[in-house]
Amino acid sequence: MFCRIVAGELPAEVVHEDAATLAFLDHRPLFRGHVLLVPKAHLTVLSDLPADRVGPYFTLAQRLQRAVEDGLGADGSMILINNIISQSVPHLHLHVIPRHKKDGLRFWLGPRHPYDAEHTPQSYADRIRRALTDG
Ligand code: DGP
Repeated sequence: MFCRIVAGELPAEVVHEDAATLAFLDHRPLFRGHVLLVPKAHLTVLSDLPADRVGPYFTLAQRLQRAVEDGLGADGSMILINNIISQSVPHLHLHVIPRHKKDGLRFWLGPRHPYDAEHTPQSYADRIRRALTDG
């Protein structure tokens, strides 16, 4: 679907375009001015982004963060990427969402799953460290 916006087949309120990326307003904004930043190439999740695109992509995300905050007079912002779970569009997109103090957003990260004797922090860290070494 975002490929169709990139191709110009579907309309969108574009705020930035360059050879590799497009940024446009989310059509169902959490708050007005909610921006989506997408690579033009069809990639699904963050880890699909080629290493040489990561820097430019996140540099642009930083610029958009400042532009959304400064341009809209927001107190802050939320940057979010869903990978597979909660990802309703299977084309990598980074959300830049303006936030205001007491804006009423109910954003609850929970329930939490504490470590215990059977599930130690060390065993989880070991698995991640091994995957980092293998990857
Ligand atoms: P996510 O839940 O992370 O997959 O967020 C996808 C967002 O994309 C969601 O907030 C709505 C937005 N969206 C979906 N389809 C379109 C579209 O065709 N145009 C625009 N502008 N936004 C879209």
